[in-house]
Amino acid sequence: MNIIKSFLILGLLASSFTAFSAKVDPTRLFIQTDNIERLPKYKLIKSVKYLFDNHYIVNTDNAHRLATLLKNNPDVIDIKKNYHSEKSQLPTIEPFVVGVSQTSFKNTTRFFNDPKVDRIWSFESAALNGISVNRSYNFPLSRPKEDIIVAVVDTGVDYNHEDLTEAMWHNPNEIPQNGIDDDQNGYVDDYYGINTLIKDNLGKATGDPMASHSHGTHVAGTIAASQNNYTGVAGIAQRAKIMAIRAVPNNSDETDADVVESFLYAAKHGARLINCSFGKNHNEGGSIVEQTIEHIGKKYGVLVLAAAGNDYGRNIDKSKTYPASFTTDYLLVVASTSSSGALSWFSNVGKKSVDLAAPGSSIYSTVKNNRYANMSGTSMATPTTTGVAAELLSHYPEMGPLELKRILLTTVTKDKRFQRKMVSPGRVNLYHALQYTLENLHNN
Ligand SMILES: [Ca+2]
Ligand SMILES: [Ca+2]
Ligand SMILES: [Ca+2]
Repeated sequence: MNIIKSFLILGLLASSFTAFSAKVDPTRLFIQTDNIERLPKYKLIKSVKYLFDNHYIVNTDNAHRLATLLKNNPDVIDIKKNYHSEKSQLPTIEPFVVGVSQTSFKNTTRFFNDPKVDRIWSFESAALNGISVNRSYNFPLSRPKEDIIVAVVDTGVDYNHEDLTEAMWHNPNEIPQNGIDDDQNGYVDDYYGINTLIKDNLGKATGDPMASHSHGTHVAGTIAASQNNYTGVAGIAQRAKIMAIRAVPNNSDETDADVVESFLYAAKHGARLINCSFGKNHNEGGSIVEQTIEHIGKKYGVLVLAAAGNDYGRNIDKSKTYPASFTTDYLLVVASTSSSGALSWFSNVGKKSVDLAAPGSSIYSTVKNNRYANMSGTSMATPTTTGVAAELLSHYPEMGPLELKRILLTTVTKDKRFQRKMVSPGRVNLYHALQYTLENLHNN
């Protein structure tokens, strides 16, 4: 799968069955050592960046040769090459088709004044196969208290989009576009986030995550497009702030090193949730991405939400995909449902690996250049769940990632058809999650 593979419906069939050979990044190596200072000064090592625990990433001109040199060094515990994901074709935007939900929606009390919000069928009640966004806001359970930073690690975000500008996170200590790393965090002009795909001459990510493709912009809008601004659509969460991180190229062959750097940046700059609408079927890079998820979950209280993938109902307990098949508790994996209430025909499943389901077929949201469109996939189901998680967290900001995950799983709208296909067989529900937390866990 792949970000993009994950929500690409047609055009993918051909590439799915071709032979795969992962491309190795010749410029970076992961190294695990307890004695980085004792490593000899190899000319091949251009720079070393500390990741976490005893993990480092080394920039080099020849990763293969350096790996050979380091292999017998007693101070080096482990060496891993940095692999690209497989390439796949980009998705196409689907035409919007008026569906059943548009007629039913008109019967409910309007909360949103956004002119295109009626096109988002998932805002409907559980009885209409949605996640009860309308119900939550027509009968507010309490006012959200805090902004919640949500990192969208994806193809970048069009931060100038008319319905997203107000929803963007800004690095408070960075002045944009002055060519200076004002907050000295290692990234120049990282005002909206970072772009790990465009490096400076020291091999560091640059600071402009402008969208290269509409995928990340679509994900961002589902979570956080401005509500009640008489413009466009509405995101699920009222007070989510989108940190944009571009780490997925348009051909979707993201590398583990870029994913790790993105996750660490997000956690260190206050993200509580990371939306991860991408993945790959091969995992030559070992467990560094999983270890990073575990690390930021424990140290920074981050929950990572990942797409189950769209390999036509594949069981990812057996036929794995990454990061969705990782077993860390700090990962919540999402399958996709359609407006009929059933699982989307493309959605992967897995009794152990997939946690719950959420609307992902024909989801209407923001795309580049002030436009709006439908897209389909577990890539869309994931931000639907991330939006619910962000709204819940903004009411209960003290909630930890494991408690948050448990509540989302507990409060799904159960569906017998999903049994044995996921941990909590049902569809995420915002109203139930808010109500359950109010009644059971927290004084408001
Ligand atoms: Ca900076
Ligand atoms: Ca600056
Ligand atoms: Ca709006």
